Amino acid sequence: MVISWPSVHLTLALEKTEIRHHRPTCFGTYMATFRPDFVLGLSIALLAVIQSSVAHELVRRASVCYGDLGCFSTAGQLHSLPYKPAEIQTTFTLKLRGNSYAAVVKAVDDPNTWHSTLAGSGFSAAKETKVIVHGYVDSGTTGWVGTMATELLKKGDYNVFVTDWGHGSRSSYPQAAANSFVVAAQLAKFINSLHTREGVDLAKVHLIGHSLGAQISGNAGSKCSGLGRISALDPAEPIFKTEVDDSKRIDKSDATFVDVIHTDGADFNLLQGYGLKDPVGHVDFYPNGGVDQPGCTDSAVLGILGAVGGGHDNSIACSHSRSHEYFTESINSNCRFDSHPCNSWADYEKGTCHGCPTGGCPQMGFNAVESSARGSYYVSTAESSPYCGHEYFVEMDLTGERVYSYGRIYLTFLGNTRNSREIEFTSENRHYHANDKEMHMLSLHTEVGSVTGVKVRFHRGDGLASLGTQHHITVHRIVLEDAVAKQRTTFCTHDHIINDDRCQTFRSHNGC
Ligand SMILES: [Ca+2]
Repeated sequence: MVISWPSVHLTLALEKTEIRHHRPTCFGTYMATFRPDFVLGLSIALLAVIQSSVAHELVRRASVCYGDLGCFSTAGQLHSLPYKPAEIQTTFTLKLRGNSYAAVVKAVDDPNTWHSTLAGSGFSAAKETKVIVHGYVDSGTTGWVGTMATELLKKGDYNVFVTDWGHGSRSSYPQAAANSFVVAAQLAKFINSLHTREGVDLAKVHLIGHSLGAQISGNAGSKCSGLGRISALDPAEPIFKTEVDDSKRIDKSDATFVDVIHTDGADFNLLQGYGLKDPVGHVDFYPNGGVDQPGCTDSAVLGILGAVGGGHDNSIACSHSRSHEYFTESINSNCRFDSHPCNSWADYEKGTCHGCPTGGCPQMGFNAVESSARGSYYVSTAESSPYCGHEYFVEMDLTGERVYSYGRIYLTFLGNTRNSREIEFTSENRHYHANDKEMHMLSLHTEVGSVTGVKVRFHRGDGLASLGTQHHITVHRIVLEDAVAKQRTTFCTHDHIINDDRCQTFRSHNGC
């Protein structure tokens, strides 16, 4: 078998899995604290380092055929030949209401066996069928997969299948990407079998895939004529953006309805940008602009610290993971992720895109299919769960004081029913000058009622960028607009100085 990538370069993910099965040692215990999303980040980082060193190597082309799954080649998009189906060990676990382990279908078995496995399991062709497909490094037993299945079964009496290709996803990223094409062929074969042998209407089949799982869903859907829906949750970008054409990646031809949530669409740079940014579905949702998610640091240093025991929000793949968290929350939440058409996130932040198309705003997530809206839509979310909330446009105007400050700003909304928790106004440190205006759309998951005041905290940033900067900002006024009621309130601050890590509360409406 010809593999164009050095076999030594990215074995970390496998080491992690193996170490967990060994007797604990100091090294083993330490490694076992590494989280899958850390392995994702480090593994892709290592990939790129070695990619640069072998970019000019002569790559031999090879292909392999796995029976009716088809042939797979390293030519074009793939750097590696995929593992054999027997190595990937793909399974489809059926979960039903009251039975979360109703049947396990092994992809390598004969389809006649699938039929007998499903017979008597409680599977019903009359029900809608949901299929969850995990991504790189994850498996069918990864926490969010089970949580999503549970929420789906709370919502409806579905057949829910969990795809587990963990033996193929926990390898180097290029290898996992190659394996994903075999999994897509297996998933397509299974779904088509549900149609031909069990009588399932493919229009009632819905694939929900995250990251590489979204690409698997697309590539499976392209082989299942009439497939109802694919929800692509931050479809994987590396390899698929530049090296694979539409016929080999998720696009709107892969199902009757393809909805996409983009959460980490920055240009891929090892630490972020695991997701595709370009619109690829019938409707594409860009929460918080689709690049960085509030509450996520996505930074190298904090990411590594998060991976070895810190908070989830500091992990490298935090923004990438938000896509499945938003979707899972949307399944049973009473809060609507109402999303708005806009030319760009920059325009959205200016508060100019509050309207809805005829028929109403599409909702990001599970309910996206209820809208006939098509195109790209924006919504802001809270920085922690529950993410869906009440949106506000906030403009903060600094005074004409010749201040030169560096840091970030936090706000607390004071309402007539309750106060919000403190939220980020600026998601990263920036410089502030005289007469600066900063505008953002913010989402509160606390219903505060009418906003009667705003508490502002300035936190001075560290590092080289802070050299020579002052320790305060001076706010002139804060303009706040309820995105639903369209009520605009101006809080006049009388040019109060806000020192580093001090709070100032503004309630006055007069004297601006
Ligand atoms: Ca496609």
